[in-house]
Amino acid sequence: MKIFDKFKNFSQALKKTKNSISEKFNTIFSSSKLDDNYIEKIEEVLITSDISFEASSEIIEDLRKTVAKEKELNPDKIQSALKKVVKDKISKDFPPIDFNNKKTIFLIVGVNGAGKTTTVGKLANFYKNEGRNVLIAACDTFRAAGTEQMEIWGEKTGIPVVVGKENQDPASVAHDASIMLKEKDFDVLLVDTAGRLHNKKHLMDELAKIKRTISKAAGIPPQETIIVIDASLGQNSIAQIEQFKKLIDVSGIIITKLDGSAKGGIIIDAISKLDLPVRFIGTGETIDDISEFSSEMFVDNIF
Ligand SMILES: Nc1nc2c(ncn2[C@@H]2O[C@H](COP(=O)(O)OP(=O)(O)OP(=O)(O)O)[C@@H](O)[C@H]2O)c(=O)[nH]1
Ligand SMILES: [Mg+2]
Repeated sequence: MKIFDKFKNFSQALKKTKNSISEKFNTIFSSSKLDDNYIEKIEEVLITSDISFEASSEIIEDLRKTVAKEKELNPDKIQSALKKVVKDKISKDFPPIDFNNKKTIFLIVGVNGAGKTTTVGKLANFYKNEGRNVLIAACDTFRAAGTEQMEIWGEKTGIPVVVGKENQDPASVAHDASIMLKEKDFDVLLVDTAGRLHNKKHLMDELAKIKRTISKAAGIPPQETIIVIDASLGQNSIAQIEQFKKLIDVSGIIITKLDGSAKGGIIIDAISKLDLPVRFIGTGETIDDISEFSSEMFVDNIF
């Protein structure tokens, strides 16, 4: 039997980030003697690796304290001290996604093109592989192509997709899917939504309506409201989350397109600054290209 790998392609997806960071570190540590300003140089590496100024300064402050305790310093010791500091910073005890014998609903939100529909397809397959009975709601009724794209993922994964007509109220699709979840033998409902910007009030109101409709029809609110962000947008993606958070209750993050980006450093801000768990990372465009997130593995793979 094929073993189900929850962390498939994790390291591979972080290769670009790792290469970019290690190239910069190599120039700091290339001479046999440690440069007096090496700490400032490390800070520069962090800032130029898509970690915010704020988070970089905090990491450097902790690093100074940690290395001050060392009698003799060398690049390896500094590197492992840095790893420890960053691990401590992003290893928070977020509660796991709640599958406690009840039905679990994920509302998937984000800006245009972030990777929402693809992520719903991959996530549906991921949970199916875990033995769960999954249902998808295609609530991007804004374009006919949005529904079609979701239906193709339904065929690929063998997972039923509840669809509506073009321009149908997305809340009515969410309603029908919620009733199916409640009445039939499904464990997980994944709700795909149209891409939207936080400053379009009617679109943000539409999300709130979808949420209310689900709660009423399913008898439970979505346990998870996940924002999908595109890693290649770097700190702009962090700003997107901040904006969405002001308007709706976001419970977690999925970061896509890490495979094609060296900007994995934003994960540090996502967790430390925004105080949200990163649930999964997108590692490519095909069905298996999704991995659960682990802080420990993340830090070991980028430094
Ligand atoms: N390399 C890579 N590409 C991805 C990943 N996730 C999504 N994509 C690609 O990103 C593009 C946009 O993905 P969609 O899933 O359509 O994005 P969306 O957020 O649903 O877009 P809208 O519905 O238009 O807002 C597609 O070409 C996907 O194949 C990923 O993890 N890695
Ligand atoms: Mg979409």
